Amino acid sequence: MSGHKTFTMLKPDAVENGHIGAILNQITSSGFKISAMKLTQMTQADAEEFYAIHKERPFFGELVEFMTRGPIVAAILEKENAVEDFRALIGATNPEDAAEGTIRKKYAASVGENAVHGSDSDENAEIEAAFHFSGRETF
Ligand code: ABT
Ligand code: MG
Repeated sequence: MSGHKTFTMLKPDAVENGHIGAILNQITSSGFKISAMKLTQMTQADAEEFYAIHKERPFFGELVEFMTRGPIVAAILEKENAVEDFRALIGATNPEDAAEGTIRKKYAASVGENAVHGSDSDENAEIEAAFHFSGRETF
């Protein structure tokens, strides 16, 4: 069974490149409702915790550096089958492999700077949403 919630970040590259509006438009016009949203910046400790699953990987240092270099847009999205449908909307991790029309195909430059995050399970959607938002910021 799939849940109704996923968590996203428009990453520092997407914000730097002026793509916030276009990406949010694609998300909402694809049927996702925004139930929480803010512009924020991750600290090094935040990024190390958020991506702790990757801490032994060779790209971990660059990933943390990238994710902390500027503001991000964090949001909670709601839709039936949200996790799977949102991963389909954003496309493959490496934009070279992403399908035409997906957000990463259109806005991401590389696997290391891939414009947008989407939770990979219902359980992680809950954990990631709670990492970024308090109850009173969530609608
Ligand atoms: P996220 O939505 O950011 O979690 O990406 P996704 O789930 O599609 O891919 P995973 B495997 O979780 O990648 C996490 C971040 O690590 C970056 N990465 C990944 C690399 O830089 N090199 C690699 O070889 C791999 C596999 C991509 C993701 N972050 N960014 N940006
Ligand atoms: Mg991931």
